[in-house]
Amino acid sequence: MAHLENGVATAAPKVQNKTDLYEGHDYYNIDELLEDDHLLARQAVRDWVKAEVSPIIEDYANRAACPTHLFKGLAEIGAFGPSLPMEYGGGGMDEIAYGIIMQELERGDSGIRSMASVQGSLVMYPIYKYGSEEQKRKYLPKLGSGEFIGCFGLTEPDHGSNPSGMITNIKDDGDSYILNGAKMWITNSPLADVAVVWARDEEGKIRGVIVEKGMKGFSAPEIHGKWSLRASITGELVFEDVRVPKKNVLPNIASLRGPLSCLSKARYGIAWGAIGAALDCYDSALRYSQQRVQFGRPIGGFQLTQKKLAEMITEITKAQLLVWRLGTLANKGKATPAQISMAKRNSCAMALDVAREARQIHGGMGITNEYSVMRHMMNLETVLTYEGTHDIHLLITGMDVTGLNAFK
Ligand code: TGC
Ligand code: FAD
Repeated sequence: MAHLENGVATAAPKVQNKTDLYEGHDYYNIDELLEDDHLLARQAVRDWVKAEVSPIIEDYANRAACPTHLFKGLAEIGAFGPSLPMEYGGGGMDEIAYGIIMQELERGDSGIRSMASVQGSLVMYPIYKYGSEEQKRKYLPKLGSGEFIGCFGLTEPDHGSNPSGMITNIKDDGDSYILNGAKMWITNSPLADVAVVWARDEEGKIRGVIVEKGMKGFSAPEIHGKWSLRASITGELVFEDVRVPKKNVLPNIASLRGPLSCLSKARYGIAWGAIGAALDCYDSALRYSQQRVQFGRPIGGFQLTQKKLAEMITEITKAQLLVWRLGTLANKGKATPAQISMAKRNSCAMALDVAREARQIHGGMGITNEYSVMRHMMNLETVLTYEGTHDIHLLITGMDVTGLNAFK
């Protein structure tokens, strides 16, 4: 069967037949706080990751190729917009189910979770939240089923942490707007059928524009040379006098709050997701420490290895409790952007620390693709940076607790 890889048809993916021995870790019996639906969703996604992601992911990451054939499967397991209403292509589940699904996906690979985050939280969500009924009916079912691939364009070459400075703009021209500018570092852009693009209008307001593949003057070149998120495709969005019909502008938002509210939704998913990468690294390190013998005994018997493992599971457990509580707040509509920032920042930094310690426990084998830890570690460098950097989230917390803005 042929597959599309980076827009090019290729042979079926090479299967490594790697056995995925992952087991979840729940040191504080947090499962007792979950509902049956959450546990069922988790098991379904875990099974899917073991069957579809683990056997191929090292090969794709090695070749820096995006496993585009997984989009359909992600749609089938309900990974696109799990907490959006079913009538608009979502999963109709709660925020904890959404988080758990992201966690299981990222346990497989951060790039696979990225595919789902972008499609659900950054493309479907803004159309659902700010779009017209016509836009919702036109795009959401196709995005939810994986028939359309979407991307989200906020970051520009000169405006990353500070999107309020964006220069991409729209100018009124009768029935259309004329769009000019460029976006940078856009997940899935070279594949995307639709791009939700944020641009400044003539009054200086930030508007959301749905740009479709094939519009004259629109291109999406791929960015090459990444050592991180290698199984995810990233590109630019370039707009040269692109004529966009007015009916493609999201009618219900005209402020930076639009894209930032989408980021809140996606950052929430990352707060859960990064713990999945940490759990996979811990799981692998624990098993390796029990099997690898040096100086006549398993390395897990040495105090220094135990210190690493004990600290890993302690930090994972703290992060699990933080996101569970965040999920209960989100279910009541009470999770604040600053609370989401704290959890995103904590989970990413924790996961990166766990990945580095796990890499050490694996010794030299830890740098190979026999194990997942080095891939997770490299991926997590991006996860720490996108959707707001580690330091930007610290400043959000700082501003929230002091009431003083240290950004500008
Ligand atoms: P500021 O004046 O603070 O806010 C403007 C308006 O937005 C509201 N707001 C939020 N609303 C919802 N959620 C949030 N997280 C929000 N943050 C702010 C705010 O209340 C205000 O509303 P209104 O109605 O009063 O106008 O804006 P600022 O320009 O001072 O910016 C603050 C700052 C620095 C925190 C913000 O710009 C920021 O978060 N910067 C980081 C940029 C970022 O995260 N970029 C991510 C790009 S997308 C991406 O990385 C996708 S990767 C996907 C993947 O592959 O998984
Ligand atoms: P900069 O903003 O230039 O920051 C550089 C450094 O300066 C950082 O350490 C930062 O913390 C620090 N800094 C900046 N401002 C301050 C300050 N006020 N105080 C202290 N320190 C500061 N964007 C999208 O819109 N859509 C996507 O789909 C998307 N996908 C991505 C995929 C990948 C693989 C990557 C790497 C990025 C992606 N991004 C996407 C962009 C991402 O959100 C940005 O990289 C991120 O927001 C940081 O912007 P920047 O890279 O321009 O760094």
